[in-house]
Amino acid sequence: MGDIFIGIGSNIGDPRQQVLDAITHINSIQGVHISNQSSLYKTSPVGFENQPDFINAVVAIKFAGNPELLLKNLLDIEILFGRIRKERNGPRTLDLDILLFKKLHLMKNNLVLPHPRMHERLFVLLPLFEIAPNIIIKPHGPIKDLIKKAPKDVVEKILLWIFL
Ligand code: PH2
Ligand code: MG
Ligand code: MG
Repeated sequence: MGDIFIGIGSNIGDPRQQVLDAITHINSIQGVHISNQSSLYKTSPVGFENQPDFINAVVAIKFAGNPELLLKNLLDIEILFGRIRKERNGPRTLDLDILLFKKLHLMKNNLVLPHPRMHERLFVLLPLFEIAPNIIIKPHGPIKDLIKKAPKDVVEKILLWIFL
């Protein structure tokens, strides 16, 4: 089982395709092995509401390096997908967030672990629960309890039809 979890989100361009392509890119980072991936979820925007719905997913990985190196690689992938940072919580072609890095707690200005808002966001908790139902997010608690407490934002699992 991977012990590092990455949240993926997109709501402009072709979000489904970008999320799928992002997973391929994550898997090709040197030293990364994807061990599990959630379904795709269609989710209502949280924070800044006047923007398109998101596609969200979570992947579990193994990685041989440190969190800063992983973050650098993820930011490079965001740039490759044309990410432009304007307003906070605003629309994006691709957002890749390190949610959990093993048991690490970290507070740096560019990286806080566990991700500081993950415990209250259903668009993160539901895909994470799908692949890690027993995980405990310290100091907040078991994921099952966090899902019960979280604001009831709209998050639906989507079926992915692939036409060959
Ligand atoms: N990301 C945000 C802010 N709001 N809402 C949804 N549904 N999905 C996201 O990935 C998301 C969001 C900031 O990163
Ligand atoms: Mg984010
Ligand atoms: Mg981000």
